[in-house]
Amino acid sequence: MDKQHADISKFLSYVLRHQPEAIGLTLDSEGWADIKTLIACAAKDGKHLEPALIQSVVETSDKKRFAISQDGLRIRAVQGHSSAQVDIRYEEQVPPEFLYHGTATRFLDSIREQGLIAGSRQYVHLSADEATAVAVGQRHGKPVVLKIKALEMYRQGLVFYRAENGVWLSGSVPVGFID
Ligand code: HQG
Repeated sequence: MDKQHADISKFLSYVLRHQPEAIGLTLDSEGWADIKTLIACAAKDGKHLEPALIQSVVETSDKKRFAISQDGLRIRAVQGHSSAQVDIRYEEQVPPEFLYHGTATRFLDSIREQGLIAGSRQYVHLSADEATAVAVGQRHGKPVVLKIKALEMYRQGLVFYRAENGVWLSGSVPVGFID
């Protein structure tokens, strides 16, 4: 991804996950924004976007962060939201036996006490494989990967979802399920 694409991807993450109101944008409860409206709101904010550029950012996103609706008119972030405007009705999924959470060593004491909490996001994010979890943890410092007894959690009644891009979501992970 070149710098222009990376900048737009960051901007889209900001307005489609966290602060749509910062540019006067409204998202529906499934997280969708009208692309023309998004372009107009961004323009007022001094950010030049074009449909083809947005399309290309969506297609080249390493983590497949965004989706465009079938009719091509709307865009949303597929996970990672903190905005209260959004409450995506993900379908419940049976998780594999283990999922992984990448974090930084400096958070471990707190995690051992409280379990994993969603913090400012709506869900705790879990990865299907350890390599992805390392990359997620690296964003915060010296990475460490926690192995989560996901199927056991599920059997005890905790709910799992999987976003379109393969990221697993759970409301929290109590300490007892961290291997
Ligand atoms: C930590 C990226 C202290 C948690 C990635 C994490 C992911 C605790 C941090 C997505 C804690 C939150 C999400 C506790 C959890 N005490 N720290 N009890 N419980 N934490 O960024 O999972 O590039 O909100 O371990 O690929 O790092 O944005 O979550 O370190 O999928 O598309 O609190 O973001 O995707 O940090 O990453 P974040 P995350 P994008």
